Amino acid sequence: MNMGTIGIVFFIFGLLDVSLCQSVQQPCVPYMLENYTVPSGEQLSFTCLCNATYCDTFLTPVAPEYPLFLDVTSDRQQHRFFQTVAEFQAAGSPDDSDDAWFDLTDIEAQAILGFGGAVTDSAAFNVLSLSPVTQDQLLRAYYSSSGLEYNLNRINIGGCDFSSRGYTYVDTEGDVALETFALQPEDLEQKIPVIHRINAMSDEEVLTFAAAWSAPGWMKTNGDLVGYGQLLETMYQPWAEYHVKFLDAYAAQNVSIWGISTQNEPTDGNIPGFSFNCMGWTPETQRKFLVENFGPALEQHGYDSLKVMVFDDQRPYLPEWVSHILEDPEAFAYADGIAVHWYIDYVSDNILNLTHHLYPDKFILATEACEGSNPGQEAVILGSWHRLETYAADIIEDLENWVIGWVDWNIALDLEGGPNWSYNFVDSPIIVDAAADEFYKNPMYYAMGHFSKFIRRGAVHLQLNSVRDGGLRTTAFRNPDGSVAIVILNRQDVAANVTITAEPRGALRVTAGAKSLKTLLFK
Ligand SMILES: *[C@@H]1O[C@H](CO)[C@@H](O)[C@H](O)[C@H]1NC(C)=O
Ligand SMILES: *[C@@H]1O[C@H](CO)[C@@H](O)[C@H](O)[C@H]1NC(C)=O
Ligand SMILES: *[C@@H]1O[C@H](CO)[C@@H](O)[C@H](O)[C@H]1NC(C)=O
Ligand SMILES: *[C@@H]1O[C@H](CO)[C@@H](O)[C@H](O)[C@H]1NC(C)=O
Ligand SMILES: *[C@@H]1O[C@H](CO)[C@@H](O)[C@H](O)[C@H]1NC(C)=O
Ligand SMILES: CC(=O)N[C@H]1CO[C@H](CO)[C@@H](O)[C@@H]1O
Repeated sequence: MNMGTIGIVFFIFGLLDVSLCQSVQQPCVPYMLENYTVPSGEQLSFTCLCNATYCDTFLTPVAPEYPLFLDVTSDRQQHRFFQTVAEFQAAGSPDDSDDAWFDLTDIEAQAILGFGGAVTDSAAFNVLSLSPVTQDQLLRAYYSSSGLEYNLNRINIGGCDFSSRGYTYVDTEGDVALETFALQPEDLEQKIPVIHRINAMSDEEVLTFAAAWSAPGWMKTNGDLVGYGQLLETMYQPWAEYHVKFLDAYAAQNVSIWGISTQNEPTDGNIPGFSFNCMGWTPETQRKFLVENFGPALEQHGYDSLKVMVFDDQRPYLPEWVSHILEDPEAFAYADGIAVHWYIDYVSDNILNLTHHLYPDKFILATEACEGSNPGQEAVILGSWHRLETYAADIIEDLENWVIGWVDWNIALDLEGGPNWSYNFVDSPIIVDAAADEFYKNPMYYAMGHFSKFIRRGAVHLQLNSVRDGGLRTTAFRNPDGSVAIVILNRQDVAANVTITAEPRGALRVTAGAKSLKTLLFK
């Protein structure tokens, strides 16, 4: 070791020391139930345990001065947000020791809106089932600068499947004038107080957007919240006014709504026997509602800057569904963006690229995703690394195809994956054990953080050219502060040596460990 090298080593350790002293970053306390296994036989990782007095934290990462870069890794074996600092090297050219090689370019694509989750009725209920101090730990874990720094929040208008009952804001049969419209305890005592706390603890504005699952049964062809049924034609205008009343009522509670979608999953209510709150539309009926009722109602009541999202459904129906809506110039003028869910994402990601190129002025936002929803799947799997991988792979795929943000479903569920009035239990990045006043951070939580902590609002996608992908998935963004973040997912059981050239700086050489997710950050 020559003196120059020693100097660099001291410098690196000095820098780490400083960052450790200044921060009070807390490591993960691994937690797993003894002998916990799942029917699939999956090799599990672990959760991180939080309670009233302890929770792991991750302070806002800062890109070090060139020639250094920050390398943050989570893996199945051992690590959560494990940070090291390394140095750029001369680029050279690919040889046998490079399993993967990428070249960072200046070719820009979409700008990021953000990342987040949903404060559903069930999520808010689960948060509030903890002691007040532990509630704060959970909300900080998502929204504060020592947590994931989420900046998007989705809420349900009236009941959804993640509610403890089926309800709407006008359950009085035939009240077309909406005189009995009223927010419910789920809003006033659960979601709204949680939203106020989220907004207060976030450094950046948290943008809240909303969607309705079903109109009151009496407004529908089947008289019910569930099953095959559509909005009666005579109810189009009352249903538009219902949304305005919702916006007014939330505004009166000091919650401003950034965006709204025309309906959650408009195809569900066209499925006979569908088990939870739904309402069926065709693209043509949605277009008519948007142009004749919804758009004008929002405009008349001063909500013209609200972001209106069409679709809010599964990828395979793109681009046809939105084409039938957006081909109408008036509908085109009312629509700001296209919301898309992840449940049938095994079809081609090219659909997103195609949709973007057809409607380059309409943003695409991923508004719902969760694991454990397929028939035969375990709802909750504690410590599932596989589910971190499905999250990270889907986020990368979306970000590589013009999507401006990715919003998870329930921010917190109980050990069963509920509560849920329609027994549609699923998984969540945070699982709450109210009896123990504890919560467990699943690997999915860290999947979200490898993007949300590093790729900030306004970050611009940069193209990474793949010379040799080595079985890895990658995405790269330049933040508003000029720093560059690159995320690397290795789903393989073997490590891979990765070189990424980022001229004129040189090359980043890192090892993407077996079953790992990594984010690199540099100036
Ligand atoms: C876990 O498995 C070990 C080894 O089979 C056994 O000794 C132990 O009792 C088990 N613990 C529980 C809580 O079942
Ligand atoms: C909370 O967790 C920490 C870390 O595991 C532990 O030391 C502490 O005893 C726990 N506190 C309670 C009240 O359970
Ligand atoms: C809303 O904010 C205003 C102004 O800060 C305050 O006077 C009012 O009490 C708040 N209302 C609610 C319901 O929080
Ligand atoms: C995305 O779509 C555009 C326009 O159709 C096409 O030129 C481009 O090759 C597509 N990109 C990918 C990655 O498929
Ligand atoms: C990574 O490269 C080093 C040499 O720099 C080599 O010793 C090692 O075997 C390589 N690892 C893999 C997984 O290819
Ligand atoms: C397991 C569970 O939480 N089930 C609940 C689902 O929601 C219904 C309706 O509130 C409850 O009755 C169940 O207890």
